[in-house]
Amino acid sequence: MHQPIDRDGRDGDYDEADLEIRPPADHAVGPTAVAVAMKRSLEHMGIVRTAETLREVNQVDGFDCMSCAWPDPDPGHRHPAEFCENGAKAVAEEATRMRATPEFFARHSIAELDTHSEYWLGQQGRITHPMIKRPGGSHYEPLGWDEAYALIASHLTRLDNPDEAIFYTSGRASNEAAFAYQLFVRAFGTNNLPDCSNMCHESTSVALQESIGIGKASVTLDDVYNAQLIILQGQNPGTNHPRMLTALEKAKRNGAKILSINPLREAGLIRFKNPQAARGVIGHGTELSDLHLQISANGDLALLQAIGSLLVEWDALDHDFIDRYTVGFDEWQRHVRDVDWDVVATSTGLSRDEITEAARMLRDSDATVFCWAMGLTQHRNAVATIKEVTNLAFAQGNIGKPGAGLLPVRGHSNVQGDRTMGIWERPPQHFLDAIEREFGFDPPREHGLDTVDSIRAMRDGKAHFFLGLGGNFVQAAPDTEVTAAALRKTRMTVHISTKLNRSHLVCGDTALILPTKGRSEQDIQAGGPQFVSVEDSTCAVHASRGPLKPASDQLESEVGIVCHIAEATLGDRYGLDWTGMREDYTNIRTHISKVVAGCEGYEVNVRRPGGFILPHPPRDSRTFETSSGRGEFAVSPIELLAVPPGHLILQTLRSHDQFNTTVYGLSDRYRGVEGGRRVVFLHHDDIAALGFDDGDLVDLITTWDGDDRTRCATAFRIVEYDIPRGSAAAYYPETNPLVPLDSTARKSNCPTSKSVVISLERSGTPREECRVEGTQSALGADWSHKSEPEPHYLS
Ligand SMILES: Nc1nc2c(c(=O)[nH]1)N[C@H]1C(S)=C(S)[C@@H](COP(=O)(O)OP(=O)(O)OC[C@H]3O[C@@H](n4cnc5c(=O)[nH]c(N)nc54)[C@H](O)[C@@H]3O)O[C@H]1N2
Ligand SMILES: Nc1nc2c(c(=O)[nH]1)N[C@H]1C(S)=C(S)[C@@H](COP(=O)(O)OP(=O)(O)OC[C@H]3O[C@@H](n4cnc5c(=O)[nH]c(N)nc54)[C@H](O)[C@@H]3O)O[C@H]1N2
Ligand SMILES: [Mo]
Repeated sequence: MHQPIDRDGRDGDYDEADLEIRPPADHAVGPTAVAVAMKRSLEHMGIVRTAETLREVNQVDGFDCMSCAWPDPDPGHRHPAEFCENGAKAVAEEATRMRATPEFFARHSIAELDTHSEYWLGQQGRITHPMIKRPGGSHYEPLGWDEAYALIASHLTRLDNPDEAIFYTSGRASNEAAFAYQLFVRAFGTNNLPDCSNMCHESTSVALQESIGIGKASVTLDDVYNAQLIILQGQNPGTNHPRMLTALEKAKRNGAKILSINPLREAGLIRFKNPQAARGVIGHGTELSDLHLQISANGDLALLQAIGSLLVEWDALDHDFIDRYTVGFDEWQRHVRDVDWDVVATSTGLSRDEITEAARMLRDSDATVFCWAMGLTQHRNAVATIKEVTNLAFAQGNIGKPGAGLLPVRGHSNVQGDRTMGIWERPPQHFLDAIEREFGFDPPREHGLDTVDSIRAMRDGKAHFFLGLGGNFVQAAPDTEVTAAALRKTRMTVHISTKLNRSHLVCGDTALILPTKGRSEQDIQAGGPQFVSVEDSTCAVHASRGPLKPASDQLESEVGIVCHIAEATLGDRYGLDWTGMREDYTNIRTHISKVVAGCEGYEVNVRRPGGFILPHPPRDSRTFETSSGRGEFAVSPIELLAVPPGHLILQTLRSHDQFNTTVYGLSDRYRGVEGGRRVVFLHHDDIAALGFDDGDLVDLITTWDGDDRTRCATAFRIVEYDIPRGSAAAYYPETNPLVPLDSTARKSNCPTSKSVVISLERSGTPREECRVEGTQSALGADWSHKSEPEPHYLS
């Protein structure tokens, strides 16, 4: 067994043959997490930068960690090290000393770059100069900023219609950048503002908007600390929100119980060893889940209805809340009373006893917090499932009281803020009215394209221009092959990015990379040093100031780039003062305070230590701005996913060593996978029933009756795992070629990344479909080659 050759941080191609499988961990964090955090930090940043950056993460005068949207404790209650292992990795990736310079791009053609793994691409470091691939060109070459802005403007103004342009956002953009961006896009004349949320918590936004009148969490961090019961459903906090474990530990020490619902026994659901407490370093740590329900994929709607039926049967209901604040209870009660326990058993794979035990936990709690993430949102019936979570909260009056509420745990660190600032293809009319009042122009009123519809528009030749404010569209989006072909058809692709990724290699005729400052970096404009603001999962908005010198003196801030593009494209249309906005972000915040509901006094409020909390009517006053003016119970039929014999439901999930499409390393420590990523987790009996052995190499084939295409991803190693029968799991983004573009959640159009029906074939089986054409890489092919490490430090 030889080590993957990336360990010096300079390379990232690897050999899947080096994969090693160990037993999964029985706890999360502990001293290993600290050791890994320090090792990665030192590799990328060296000692001085490590010290300079990590002490500023999530501090009142520091910068907001870019790893997730988990809230910070109140000022005065923060730890000097207010970050987690994966936060440290995120910071190290951005603050790395590695550089992808114009010389680097001159040495590697785009075609050659495309033969490398996503991991290798990310390890090449920060992009230092604006780069262009001209029509017919084979390489990226440097160009000046002014030329870049002029080119973008000339492409945009030549379109027949503003709706032929797509303006994507990844959830890392600051509130200031997001506000300026949506203003530009609407002044340009379209609502085509797809974002990563369309693939993430969109099902939550839709469900909560309809049920409670606002698509956001109804809790504060204090509510988590004071809950009597916390339900963790479809979420892996040990990896994706590790600082949440500290909050869960605190809640447990206050007497809370935890119910976790997940096909996998994720380490972070079992036990937490807090490295900042003696019990976590030398002791046993804190047991987290009191009950774990190992549910079958997509069984949640049935489970929640079964729990609902028991609460009704036991009259464990808050009738006062139901009568005063909700509508639709009687219909819901009738519906869940009739729940078919055989269907529940088939759908959930759980026994009636297990479900009864879970229901008792709800019955015995006067304050329940319901948490969820991608395990609920990325299914065909996701909106119905999240409404069912809300039904249970209504039934027991768990909204708008201390220690209780709904907590969709957001992903990207400012994905929620971006929505608040108007990054939304379906903006509410009152927001557009406020834009009109403030800026004196009538923004487009018809809905724009979301992520899936944007891909369709590019595929069908209806959109010719793609701009990404952050993100890695081709790898994050479903149906990689279709998405790659769609992007390639465009006349221009523009990426505002910190680091190289696959989307830069899947080019329109002309392709631009505009390198930007990250959140860890100082931002000095003509008006002096700037800060930005962000919003976390609990509606808390606060300032963020980067401490580091930018990675290159050529970098522009996201706000700067957006305002320059706007200026070049729109000139002085509508008298919008782009220069004023980019020179002093206070000018943007002044607009925000007048346009965005709840942001009055924004400048003063975000500058307060710890910032401020946005209003949330259900949380604050049990007021529901729904069509009925009350919380709305929903009745949803249970539909069983059609899984033909010999097939499995695949969920595509994150390893412990990645941030979405950015691969930090090859160690999914908690699940015991080291040195590789092409694995598929299966139940022992399914492996045998399908005629395979643990360790066999298989191709994953999608079976979907929505179209006649066969989709496959090749060469995955079978790993026997503690997972329910009929369910399978493998990492994203390697499995994205398997997610059909048209397979989306009802109402939210979120790709069904957690329920892809697949079959397995032995690798090497000759197959007419799924020939690997063009971009090997974009198709998620395996990386069997290695290349020589190539040092390119700047300093
Ligand atoms: N370090 C790190 N942090 C991150 C990210 C990252 O990639 N790396 N990504 C960020 C982003 S954008 C997001 S959205 C979040 C994602 O955070 P998570 O939602 O925790 O991420 P996933 O890895 O998609 O994990 C989904 C979990 O749901 C479970 N699950 C899958 N299907 C089902 C189901 O049908 N029912 C139930 N009950 N459970 C199911 C899986 O077993 C898994 O534990 O994390 C954010 N934070
Ligand atoms: N199969 C499958 N697909 C999924 C998911 C899944 O669970 N399964 N999850 C979905 C989810 S929840 C999400 S949120 C999306 C994520 O989709 P995206 O947000 O599009 O993807 P990321 O991987 O987060 O984007 C990483 C890139 O952002 C750029 N970047 C990093 N920091 C900055 C910055 O500060 N500024 C700028 N401008 N750029 C920066 C870097 O170039 C980096 O390569 O993927 C979705 N896709
Ligand atoms: Mo996400």
